[in-house]
Amino acid sequence: MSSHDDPLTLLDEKNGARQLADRTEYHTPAPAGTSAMVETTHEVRVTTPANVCGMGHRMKRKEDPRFIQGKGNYVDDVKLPGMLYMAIVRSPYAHAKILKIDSSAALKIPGVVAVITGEDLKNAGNLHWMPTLMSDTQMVLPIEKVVYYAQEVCVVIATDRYIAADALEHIVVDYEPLHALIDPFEALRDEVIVRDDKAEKTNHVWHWEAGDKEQTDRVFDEAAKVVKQYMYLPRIHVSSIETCGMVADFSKITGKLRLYMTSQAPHAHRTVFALVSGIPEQKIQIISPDIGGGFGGKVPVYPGYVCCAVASIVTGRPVKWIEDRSENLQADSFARDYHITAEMAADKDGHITGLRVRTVADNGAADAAANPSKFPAGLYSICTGSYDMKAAHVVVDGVYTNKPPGGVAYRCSFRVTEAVHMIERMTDIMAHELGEEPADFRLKNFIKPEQFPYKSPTGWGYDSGNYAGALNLAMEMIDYRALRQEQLEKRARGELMGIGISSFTEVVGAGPSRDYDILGIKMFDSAEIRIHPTGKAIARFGTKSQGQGHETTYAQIIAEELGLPASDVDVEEGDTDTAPYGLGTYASRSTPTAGAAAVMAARKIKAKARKIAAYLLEVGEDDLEWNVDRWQVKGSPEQAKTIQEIAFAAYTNHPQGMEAGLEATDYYDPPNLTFPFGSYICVVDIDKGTGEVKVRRFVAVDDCGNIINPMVVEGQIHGGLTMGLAPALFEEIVYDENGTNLTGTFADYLLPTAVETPKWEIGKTITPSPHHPIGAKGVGESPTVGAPPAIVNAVVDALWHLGVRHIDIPITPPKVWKLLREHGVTD
Ligand code: MCN
Ligand code: CUM
Repeated sequence: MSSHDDPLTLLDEKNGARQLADRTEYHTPAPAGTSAMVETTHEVRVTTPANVCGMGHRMKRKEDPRFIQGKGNYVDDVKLPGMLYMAIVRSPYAHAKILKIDSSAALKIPGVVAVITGEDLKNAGNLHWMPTLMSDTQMVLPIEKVVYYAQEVCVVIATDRYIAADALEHIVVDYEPLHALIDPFEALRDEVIVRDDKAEKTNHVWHWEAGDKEQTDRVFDEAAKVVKQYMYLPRIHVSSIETCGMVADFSKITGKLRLYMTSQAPHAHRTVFALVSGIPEQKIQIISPDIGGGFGGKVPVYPGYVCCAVASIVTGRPVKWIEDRSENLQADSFARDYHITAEMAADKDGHITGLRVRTVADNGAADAAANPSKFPAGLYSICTGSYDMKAAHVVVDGVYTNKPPGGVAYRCSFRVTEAVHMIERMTDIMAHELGEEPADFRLKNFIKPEQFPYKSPTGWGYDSGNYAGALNLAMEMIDYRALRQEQLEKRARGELMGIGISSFTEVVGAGPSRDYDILGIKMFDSAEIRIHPTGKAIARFGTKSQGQGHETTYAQIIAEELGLPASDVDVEEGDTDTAPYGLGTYASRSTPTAGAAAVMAARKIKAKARKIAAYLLEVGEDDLEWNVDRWQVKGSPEQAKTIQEIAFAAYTNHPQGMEAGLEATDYYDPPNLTFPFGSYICVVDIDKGTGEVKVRRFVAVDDCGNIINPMVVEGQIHGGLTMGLAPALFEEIVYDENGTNLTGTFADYLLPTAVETPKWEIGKTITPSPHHPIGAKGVGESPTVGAPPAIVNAVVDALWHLGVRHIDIPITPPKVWKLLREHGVTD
């Protein structure tokens, strides 16, 4: 076989030729002073009374009255006087030369104000290209060719949304179709080049490694057992309630550009807009109101945003752009599209010893993933998961194809979903191959509580964990051993029942400034708390809730620290003119970063409050102790000043020489990431006649350290599990051989409904993070990261005795039906 028949060999040649194989390990060592082993508990800690409602209280979400009454304020609710509307002409080809764009007929339609093309953007100062968050470049509007189906070609601005939409048909674009690259392995042959704008004529974009190759090879040479599996995680797409959109409002008088935008990261977006456009940053205001879900899809900057802002500057009037559902499904950032070949080694006693992974990442037509800069494959190198092994080596190569750019978006923690899928599948395959019981095999191979802080073979420093604790609880909740018995009996009757486990380790909270940045901006986050004279407070953050409940949970953190009732603390996010600078909400980073900043800012306030209390009580600061909501004299608790009394004094009667007011800001640079984890167990029944997989039971035990609001966490887990079920059984973006998206509507792109969603059974353990100021870890993505392999493992478990070793997601009825027939099952 010539090397060109084997894509991975071809990649080795390319990497060799380009000398790209410098191995980089991104260590995140456990910081000094956090080496104590952390105890696991089962009860949520509550220290404040119900009226204060600090951490651990099941406070109802402050944001819900407006959401459930339909009174949310979404981008599409923003209506400004004189507002124009933008619609986008999109490419019917995945790869084609543009010969001509004729907009003359459209411009004659009454109500059409302007048509903006790539040439126009070029003439306006080379705005036809923009940087991606991964420092690649992406076309805003094309001049020479289009590189993916539904790519933005030009935009129409009109006085009414319908006129703008109708005008699209009157714009005539002449194309010359080119061969479309849909398969990244074909793209690697470089016979057709996606990005001929680049100096290097190759579709191979980047190469990345983690771990120790030589050591890993040695471990494999010595292994008693090696298993190998190729798996493909297909492209999927988030489906937020609100699609992406913007209302751009440029004032010619003040020079201010106000952008109402569906943004998960308003400050970072403001900086990018300022750098690209040259508009002074203080003249740009981004307001991200209620954005109806984000799930990662509102992290990237899309061409539509840029065109909308330009349209407002050009016309001098506000311009609104709201994607329709098909545009959203066809052209926005995707997730996954990872081709993984993994090998796992074990010794003669059934201990996992090593992991070797080759991965091809299909980037689409630009590397526009939302990963930290140093991590082209995100945090994928966490892929040794919950298991203690000697060595691992992970290689990822990024490839351009004629598909929309992006990557990462889908509640994924920067590619941890892919890592967890791979390791949990491989662990199950190894257990089955060795004839070991999958739960017992995991319990034997887990990193033990006494090994924390744990240094993984790919360089991660796990902060705390108790993996056996979570799995044992899940097994107890589902009565695991009884289920295995039931399975044996069913199998004897010819029925197909499977039990699957996923014992995942997540990594969230980017991140420590030495390693984590986006376009050079360090990934700290911020909180600013101001207490007014009457003891009521406003707190502002650099993050941006999309439905996670920050208005409630941040208030509870402040209540915990200061004793101010959570109902007296209003939380604001998403306005860059008022909120302190922060990097936004994604990768479950809000609690680990901005949540910690809230604690630190509150503690600064508490320190000042102590000085004021000492002054008011005429005692020394050292004579005071804190009690829930007050500074009191040690041994004489009736002598006390509440936080409300102190707040009033801060404006009316504070010590001479002290600054008035009671407020503080904190920019928190986390010392490490947090490593939440969990164990999920899924039971499936398979219908032999139709191939349908029914999830009969699903038990999820999560551990996210100390819990701020158990009800919010449970809500996150319910939603996240449903988002894990979705790609396991239903969701997939499908292209035909020409690169046309065949799944551009909800009739073709299948989401689970309430009917397909099982009753989630939830349990928890609590293993605090030793370095987070309140011991909390993030949780928003854990269930979506952890659930899919539990479901796949259950399906394969049901079919293993027939000879089935692996099934790629989504596990659709036709796929299973065919597999059953191939393995001799007929009815
Ligand atoms: N929480 C808690 N105790 C903990 C950890 C978290 O009470 N120990 C609470 C937090 O206070 C917060 C919520 O749980 O209200 C989620 O917190 P966290 O895990 O820090 O995650 P983020 O707030 O950073 O949310 C991001 C995460 C991501 S990346 C995606 S994607 C996702 C997700 O959250 N998108 C969502 N959950 C979503 N939920 C809704 N409704 N909509 C989205 O778009
Ligand atoms: Cu990867 S989706 Mo969330 O990180 O916004």
